[in-house]
Amino acid sequence: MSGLSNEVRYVSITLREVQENLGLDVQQALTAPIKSLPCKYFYDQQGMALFEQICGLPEYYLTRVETAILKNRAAQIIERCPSDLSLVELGSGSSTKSRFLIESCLARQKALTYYAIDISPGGLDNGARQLLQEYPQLRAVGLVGEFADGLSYLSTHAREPRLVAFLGSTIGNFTEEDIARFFTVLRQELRPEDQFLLGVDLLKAPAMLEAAYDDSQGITAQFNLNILARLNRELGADFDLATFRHRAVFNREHSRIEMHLVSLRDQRVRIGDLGLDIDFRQGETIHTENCYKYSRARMESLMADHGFHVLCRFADPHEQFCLFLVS
Ligand code: AVI
Repeated sequence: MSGLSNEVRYVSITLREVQENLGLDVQQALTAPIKSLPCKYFYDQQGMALFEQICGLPEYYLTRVETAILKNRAAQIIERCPSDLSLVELGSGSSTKSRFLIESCLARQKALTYYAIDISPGGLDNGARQLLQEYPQLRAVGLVGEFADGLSYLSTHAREPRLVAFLGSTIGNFTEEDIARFFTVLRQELRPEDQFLLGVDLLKAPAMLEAAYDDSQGITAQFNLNILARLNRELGADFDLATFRHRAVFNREHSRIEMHLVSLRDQRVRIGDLGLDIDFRQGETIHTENCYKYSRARMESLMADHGFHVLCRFADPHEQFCLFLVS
């Protein structure tokens, strides 16, 4: 990869077959005693568009607050990283947020490679192309595959120190086991000079959390219901969306927002492609997502359990959201 280019380059680095099996996952999740659906299936084309809308909602403070922290503190974050850095973003590169890190790097070094590791191609959006036009010193590489494979690819292909960013509170959708697996991979693949930047939504008043996940325009409701529409589209199901209602509730015991779809009546739903009938009682729910909220201390202790040391915290003045810079 030599020379500068103002096009996004995509490299497929999937080492093992990552086959998402919608049918099997849905069958298992909807026939269990407590019905659920894996939240990763929110993100088909419609789901991604709805999530974009969520990020701009007045109640969904997460994106706004994290972006403001990055805007104000990116230079300080980069100052704490080694020079001649490359930037790695886990998940779809949201160029609005990465822009601030990129700008701060380029204020300090002549050129920068920005890697976005994402399971689906095209993670680097049009915004990245815009950045490439603005900054000829920038090179953008989309690594298509799982995080672990992407990080391991970079260990052998990129010799410069890296700042690995995992933004947007995506870690909030991980179970504790997911976090343990994720931190273990990170520890294996990061070198001592690398740093990790983690965006975490902090624990706060339940009313504010519930509003963020049940907005007044009903966009989050549409996002949640879209998972049923997806099963209608892709698995020949006959969910009547008007007979399910979105519910977002804060579960104090588990410190998480839970999203559910509540059946408004007794009903039977056919999932044609699976040859399956699912019965719902009135009031029964499908649990579709958990969004864990952490105190600073809890997240730091989880990181310490996995051998990570927090170098610096960057929070907004109201302590709604925190970026942890970790080594
Ligand atoms: C992607 N993830 C961090 C979002 C969240 O806040 O947990 C997903 C989301 N679900 C409903 N609104 C947003």
